[in-house]
Amino acid sequence: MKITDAKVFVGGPGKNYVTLKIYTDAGVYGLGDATLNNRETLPAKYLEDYLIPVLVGRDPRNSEDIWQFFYRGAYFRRGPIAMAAFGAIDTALWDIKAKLAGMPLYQLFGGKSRSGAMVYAHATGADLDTLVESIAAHVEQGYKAVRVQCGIPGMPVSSYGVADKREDSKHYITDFGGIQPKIEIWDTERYLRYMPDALTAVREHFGPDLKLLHDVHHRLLPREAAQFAKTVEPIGLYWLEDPTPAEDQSALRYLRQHSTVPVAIGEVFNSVWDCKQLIEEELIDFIRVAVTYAGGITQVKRIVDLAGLHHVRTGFHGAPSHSPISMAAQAHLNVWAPNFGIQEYLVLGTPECDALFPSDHTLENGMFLVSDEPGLGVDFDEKQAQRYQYAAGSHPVVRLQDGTLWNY
Ligand code: CS2
Ligand code: MG
Repeated sequence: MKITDAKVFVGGPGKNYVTLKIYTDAGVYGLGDATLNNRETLPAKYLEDYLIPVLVGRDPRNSEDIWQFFYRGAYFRRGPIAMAAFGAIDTALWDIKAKLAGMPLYQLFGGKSRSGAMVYAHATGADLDTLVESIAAHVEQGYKAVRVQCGIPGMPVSSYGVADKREDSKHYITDFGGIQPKIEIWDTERYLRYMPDALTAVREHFGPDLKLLHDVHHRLLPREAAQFAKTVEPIGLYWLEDPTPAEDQSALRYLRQHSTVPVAIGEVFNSVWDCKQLIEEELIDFIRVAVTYAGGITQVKRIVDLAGLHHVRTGFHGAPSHSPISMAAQAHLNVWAPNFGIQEYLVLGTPECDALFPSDHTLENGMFLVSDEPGLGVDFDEKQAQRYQYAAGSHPVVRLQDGTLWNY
C-alpha cells in the first residue's frame, strides 16, 4: 500500500486552519491538523517543502517509522512548528489505519472506557455581572463545567480571556486580530486583589456542584502563584490553569508546597520532554497537551500513559486554537483514556465550520459523544475549502503598566 499524494489547505471560517489530507492507492485518505495558532503558515510550509515530498511512496500503515524518520531525521528536534507538522501526518495515518480496519479510532486504542467525555465551556465577562450571566447561559445549555474569566475593574484593558466591551462578552473567543499585535496591559496586583473575590462570588452564586476552572494564562511569578493558589483554595476550583509560564517546570514546586488547588498545564507543550518533570514529580493534576501541538496521536497517547502512572488526568486543550480534526482525534483519546479528566470545548459549530468539517461527533448536555464512523469521524470538504484563504493574524502582546513585556 502506498501514499500517492498529500495536500495542505490553509484557511477556514474566521480561522486559519491548516488541514493535511493524505491520499493512498487504496482509495482511502486520512486527515490531520497542523493549525499552529497565530503562526499557521509555518507548519504548512514545513509539510509542503520538507515532509510531503518524502512521504509520497511510503506505506501509510507504518506510521511509527514515518514519524521517527521525520523526528530524528530533522536533527534539530521538537518545537511547535515541526511537531505540528509531524502531528498532522501522524493523525492522518491513524485515520487511514482505522478506516482500513473499518473501526472508529478509539477501538484501536482499546475501546471505550466511558460513554462520553465531559467538556468545559468558556464563560467570560467584562465585569462580574456579565460573567455570571455568561455562566448561567452555559449551565442552561447543560454544561457541568465552565472556565470563568472576569474583567478587572480599573485594569486599562480587561484581562486575559475577556472581551473589552461588555456586549462582546457572550461570544468572545480568546484569539487574535491583524498582524500588528494588539497591546494589552496587565496589572498583577489588581489581579491578585480582585480575582479571588470574583471567583468566590461565582462559587456562592452557583453553589458547590458546578465545576469551575480558571486560566491564569502564564501571568504570575512562582511566589504570586503560590499566594493566589492558597487564597482561592476554599473555592474548590476544578483546576487552576497555567499559573506560571509553563516552561519553568520547577516553579510549580513552590505552589505545591502552599496549596492543594488542582493545577493544569500543558497547552503550550510540544513533546513529552516538556511535561516529563511536571508529571514525574506530580506537580500537576491535569495535562493539557493537544494532539496538534504535541506531535500527534501517538505522542499524546504516550504522554497519557506516563501521566496515568502519576495520578495525572487528561484535560486536553481545545479548538478553536486548532481544528475540528484535532478535536475529533482527542474525542477518541478521551473516550479510551483510563485517566481521562475533562476536554476543553469552545462551540465551533458555526454552519460554515460544520460545512468545512462535516462530523458525526455530537455534544449533548455537556458531554462530547464520539462518532462510531470508521476513522476519526470527521471529514473535510475540499470544495468548501476553496472559499477561504490565509489571513495573517497575531495574538495580543502583553505589557505591564511600566512597559515591561509580559506573558500573553
Ligand atoms: C487558552 C488558549 O483555551 C485556553 O486555555 O489558554 O485558548 C490560548 O489562549 C490560545 O490557544 C493561544 O493561541
Ligand atoms: Mg489556557
